[in-house]
Amino acid sequence: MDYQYIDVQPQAAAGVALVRLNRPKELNALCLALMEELTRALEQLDAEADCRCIVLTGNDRAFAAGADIKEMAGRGAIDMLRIDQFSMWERIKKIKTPLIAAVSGFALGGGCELAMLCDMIVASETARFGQPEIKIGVMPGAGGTQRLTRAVGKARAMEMVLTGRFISAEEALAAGLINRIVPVELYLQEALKLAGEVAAMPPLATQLAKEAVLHAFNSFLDHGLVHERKNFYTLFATEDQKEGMAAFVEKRPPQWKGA
Ligand code: DAK
Repeated sequence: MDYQYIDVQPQAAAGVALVRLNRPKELNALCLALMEELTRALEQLDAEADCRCIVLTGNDRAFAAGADIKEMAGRGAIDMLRIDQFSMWERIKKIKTPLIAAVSGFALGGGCELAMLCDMIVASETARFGQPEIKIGVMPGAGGTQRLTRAVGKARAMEMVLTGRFISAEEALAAGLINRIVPVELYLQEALKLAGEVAAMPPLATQLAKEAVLHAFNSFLDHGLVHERKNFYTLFATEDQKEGMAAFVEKRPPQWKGA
């Protein structure tokens, strides 16, 4: 299968597939076409019996710097509703094969949310996690307010979501967001090693165990996600969303109106 924005190695190691986000110039910003390719690739791997674990990675500088702001900047609430990106995120949520994110550099906004949608995170010491959407006039829209809060607790999540502050790999480890930190030259190797351990386990038990762990919070999560989604869409009706995203594109500080 030919992809433009991702690379897929179905057997990077025994039972382990590797999917790499590949839009390096844009810091792997998650444009719709990339998300579409990623969703399709993950579903195909999920359907293959000899794929027991999937590692999702970016490059040393960025796992992903978020949804593509340039693509979103001109959109209004109705455009966002029509495009319905959420359906792709919902499909990724349904992948049964365990997913491990191998994160180096920026994991911001949708990039942080994508890492959190994975079941485990192996980070390089340069990894930075953040939900900076507030700085461009919106808020997290793909689970950030819900999964981050569950992972790092209310106080830290509130600070990250309300100020856009990034946290280091060490802070993320201490907070329980990630599984381990390794030097930058080893993070992918370490994620593949962990994936190999998972891939060696009985596949049905692995899938059911994953489902059961996710169940520990998913029923509350679904309510939270609906609430988050409604608020996220509403923000595309504001002038501050237009201003925040235009300011990013034009490389200038935003002027907030509160409207
Ligand atoms: N979108 C588009 N382009 C981006 C980008 C992004 N998120 N992040 C970086 N780039 C581009 C930059 O514009 C720049 O392009 P050129 O100027 O070279 O053309 C290039 O990547 C390199 O970036 P910088 O020159 O800015 O590099 P620096 O090292 O100086 O800074 C940075 C790196 C990561 C701190 C900075 O690029 C930055 O602040 N990026 C934006 C981070 C951000 O705000 N992320 C959140 C985006 S909003 C949803 C699903 C998901 C979402 C929402 C809804 N649904 C399911 C509905 C998610 C929303 C978001 O993620």
